[in-house]
Formats: sequence, C-alpha cells, structure tokens
Amino acid sequence: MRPLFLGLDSSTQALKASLLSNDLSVLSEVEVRFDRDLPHFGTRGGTLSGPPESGIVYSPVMLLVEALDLLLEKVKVNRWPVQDIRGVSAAGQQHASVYWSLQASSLLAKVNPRSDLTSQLRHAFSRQEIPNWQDSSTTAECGQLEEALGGAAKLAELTGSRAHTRFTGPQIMRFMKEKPKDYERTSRISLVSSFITSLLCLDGEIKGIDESDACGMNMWNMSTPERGWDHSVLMAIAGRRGSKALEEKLGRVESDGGRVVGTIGSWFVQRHGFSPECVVCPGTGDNPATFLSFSLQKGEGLVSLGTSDTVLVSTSTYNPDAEYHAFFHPAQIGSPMSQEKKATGSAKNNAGKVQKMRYFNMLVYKNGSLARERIRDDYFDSSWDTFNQAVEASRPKDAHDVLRQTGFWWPKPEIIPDDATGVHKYIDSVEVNRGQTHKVTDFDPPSRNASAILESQMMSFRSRASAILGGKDECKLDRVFATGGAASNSTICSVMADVLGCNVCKPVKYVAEEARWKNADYNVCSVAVGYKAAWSWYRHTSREEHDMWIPFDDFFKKCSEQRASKRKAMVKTSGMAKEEESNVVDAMDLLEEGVAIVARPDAQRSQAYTYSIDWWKALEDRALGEGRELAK
Ligand code: XUL
Repeated sequence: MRPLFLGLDSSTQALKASLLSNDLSVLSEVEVRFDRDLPHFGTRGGTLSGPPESGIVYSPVMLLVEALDLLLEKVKVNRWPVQDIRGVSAAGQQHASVYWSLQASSLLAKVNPRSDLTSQLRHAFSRQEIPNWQDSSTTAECGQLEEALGGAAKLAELTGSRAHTRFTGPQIMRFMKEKPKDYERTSRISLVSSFITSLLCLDGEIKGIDESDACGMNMWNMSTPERGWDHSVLMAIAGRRGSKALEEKLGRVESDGGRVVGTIGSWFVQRHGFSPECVVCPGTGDNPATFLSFSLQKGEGLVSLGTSDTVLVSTSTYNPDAEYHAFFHPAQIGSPMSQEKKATGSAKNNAGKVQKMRYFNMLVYKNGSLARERIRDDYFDSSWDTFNQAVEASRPKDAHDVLRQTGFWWPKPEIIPDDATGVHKYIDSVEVNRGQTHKVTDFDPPSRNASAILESQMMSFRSRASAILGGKDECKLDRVFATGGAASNSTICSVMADVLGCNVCKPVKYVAEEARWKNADYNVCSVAVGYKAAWSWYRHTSREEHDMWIPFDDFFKKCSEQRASKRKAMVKTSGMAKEEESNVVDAMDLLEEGVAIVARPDAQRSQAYTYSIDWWKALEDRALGEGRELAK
C-alpha cells in the first residue's frame, strides 16, 4: 500500500478536499458548496449578513460541521480509498474565529460513530456565528486597539499588521463587549483551521492555533525571538483583569507546522473507514496555504489577480509595515517560543532542530479585476482581445522609451495606498528627459488606458515587493507565480514580466493519458495542506534523525524528483522520443517539474520601467494627495 494524504480547505463558499499520492500528485478532489448543497442555511456566497450598515458578515458554525458530515458522504460516493490515507491537515479562511462552549471538550471526546457530527455537536459552541473575513463591523475596536498600542505602525511592528476589521483581535473585542455572557461561557477560541483540526482528532482536546495563521489575529507578537500572545494587545482587548482569561482561551500555538498533534478520531475510523494510523498535523490559514502550495523560496512571489489583487512575497527577514501583512512561513520548524519554554518538556519538541525563521508578506489591493474590467468595458467594447491589442501597441520600444502617461484607478477606497480614492491620470509633456507632468481627464489616444492600468498596477507590486525585500536600491523578485482569473491573459502576464523584471510562472500538471502538460487547476489551499500532512507523516514515521527534521522544502523537492522520474519512465516505456517529450509541453517552457514559465521579461522594456519607477512613485503620492483633497 502506498500512503495517501488528505487536505481540506474550509473556505468562505465551500469545504473542499484533495486526495494526494505519496509523491504529492493530486489524485482527486471533492467539495461541498454551501449555497448549493446546504441551502437550508440560507447563505449567499457562503455567508449571512447583519442589518444593512452594520457591516456584519458571518457564517453559521453548524454549517461547517454539517459540511464536514456531507463531505465525508461525498468521499464515500467517490470511493476514495480512505483506509490508505496516512496524514490529513486543514486550511481555513483566515481571521475567522470559532467559540467553543464549556462542555465542548467532553462532547468532542465522546462522539458516537453511529451518528453524524451535526447531531452531536450542537452544544459545543458558545457562539453560533463565525465572523467572516468580509465583516467590517469592528471599525471602532480597530481604532481603540491602534490607539492603545501607539498607532497603526506600532501595532504592525508588534503583530505583523495594523488593526483590520476582519482580524480576530478586534472581532473578539466586539464579541466580548456585545455578548459578555456568551464570552464568559467560551472555553476556547479557535481559528477555522484549528477548529477543523480539533474535529479531525476528536480526542477532546481543542488543538493549538498554527503560528502562521496566528499572525492574522493582531494579537501574536512576531517581533521578538520568543514570540507569544502580546500582553499589551490582550490588555487593550480584555482589560488588565480579563487578559489572562483571554490568553487561556486562545491556548497554545504550534510553532512546528509539521508536528503530529493527534491521530484521526476513532469516529472517522469506525464510521468512515479511516485508518487509525492516519496522523493529523496543524491546519493553517488559506493565505499561508496558498503561499505553501507554490513552495515559494526567499525572493520569490505570487501575484493573484482576482476581484481584488493579492501579492505574496517570501522573505527571510521580518519586514512589518502598516500597508501590508507579515506572516511566519506555514511549514517551518520554528524555534521554541516563550509559551513552549514554560510548558514542561515541550521545548524539547524542536529545540536544536529549528530552522532560521522565515516569513512572507501579503499585499491586498481592493481595486484589481474590477478596475481592469471597467477599462475593458468603457474603452474596448468589453473585449479582452481589443484591450490586449491596445496594450501590445503601446509597450516601450526600447530602454529609453520611459513611461510618459500613467494613471491610478481607485474606484473603491484602496487599501494600498491606504484610503486612496478616485481616478487620476497624468501625462508628461516633454519628449526628451522629464518635463512637466499634467493631470488630464483622459489619455491621448484613449486606448492608452489599457497599458496604463496594467503598468501602474504592476509598478505598485514592484515598488512594494522591492521595499519588502529590503534595501534602498530596487530589489527585484527572482520569479513570480501568477494565479487568479486574469492570469490566463498572456498579455497581462507579459506586462507583469517586463515591469517586475522577472519570469512569470504557473503550476502545471502532467496528464499521462494525454501525454501532455496542462494547467494545474486544483484547489491550491487543500492541496498545500495535503503537502503538509505528507511532510508531517514522513517525519513522524522516519527512523533517521535527519528525516525526522527534514525541512519542508527539501521534502517537497524530493517528491518533485520522484514525480519527474516517474513521468520520464512513463514517456520512455510509451516509446516517445526525446524530442517528442519536449513537444508535449505545448508552447510552455518547463522550468522544473510542475512549473512552467508563461512570460519572460524583455530586457529593454524592463529597463524602461526601471527608469520610470521614481517618476511613477512621485505621481502615486500626488494622486493620493489629490484624491484626499477631492474627498474633503
Ligand atoms: C486575507 C483575507 C482573505 C481570507 C479569505 O487577509 O481576509 O483572503 O483569508 O478566506
């Protein structure tokens, strides 16, 4: 029997599962879509809302429990060989918190395999709602928290982020204020990832929060080597007297993302046929999981072009800033924290084996596809083809063909830069060197809008990524992965490569039956935690000291090499010649197993953007100021 691995992803709209082989190929996926499959909860897009203007967005906690029951039924219908699964882990929507009742532990410990979880866990929660990341009801709490801590920059320095309405700290603060009795009746507070992890183990223990996920709470001190729940933040949230109780409710944090925290609960074994040998490792947030799915190395990035754009940048240093978020790497063997040192013996768990701490930063832009699509619709008859042609016609011709027209599109109040509003377009009038830059109502010709928005959005990614990577001089990313809807547009990827000055890649999978590479269209979050489960099991079952502490990246690389030799052997036995093997890559440039280059930077065009960056940055400041003036 070859061991299999399972990754779950509890996202806003669905609970998804990916089944992985021991070389980390994705074998199959199933999902429960909340609106479609559990309509009696009445959710739209997986959530419910409070009264208009309240900003409240949440999902019922029982929705997730019922979704897990249903998912397991679907797994059965799909005949997954669950008895061969040896490791499982979960990703969960970040920031969202689950509130356990006082009897939760005893209920979890005694679930009966003859019934489902839904009927047995109704009383396991002190709060029926899970605040969703889209909730914006905690503006007042964010203000109070930042004020108590000395401002946005200070809170970011301590915890990796300034206060955000969706972050768990401000959410807990509001809950304790509005429902003090329910808060009192709360034995523990989990994030969605640690909530699912506790359900997977069903041993009565509320499992610890993963350290990478903890960074999305505004409460975890990332700034000192010992880390830990930040006491000044806890006091600002719960008061001097309440801070101890809050710390107890938050519980331990897992610094080793591959530690085995339990085995699969006997309920899963007896009711659904899982093996009692299946281990469970800490779950993590969906953004850390996305980061992990690409196994990003220091200096590499990921750009997700969706409704909002998200950029992840991998670093080896802690570079907090109020403009974005800093997180710990989700699959590292972190050095012991103050918490672990206090707990007897547990510091031994990883002392001496620790790796240098690694981080990633996340930039979230509100005006992503929405702004791009608006230009496509207003100027190009809603056609991406016409939009792309306009971009191609106005790309820099050589290194000295610097930007002379640029713009800033912030139809929705932007996060980066903070509170930027409006649409601002500028033209530089002089042909040689820089002359006067004027604000204009539109470009000449207006078709210039297409390249201007792409270039400007990418310039923002570039300047922020460079700041994260450190140093006064411009630091370039080594390579980026592009995901999200707009990443399938090759013109957009090509502009990205030129502006960022690095290769743009995407994950691909080899389809043996068709003997060719295809876009890897799997669900990245559940797949990534499947990787983590496999890593955890490998370490857990190894006898060699070296393998027990193998870093995630080394393990991942080993599995990619196994996949590569399997594929090559397959190609050989099918009698395919060497040339034919390279043809199967289908115009994609295979960089390494499962990674294809979709766009390479053009040296001349890239240089033109480098020459333009300071001009662009000054204009961004100007647009920000002009937007604020207009808003007054
Ligand atoms: C990130 C964020 C969202 C959620 C989605 O900070 O709030 O990406 O993680 O589940």
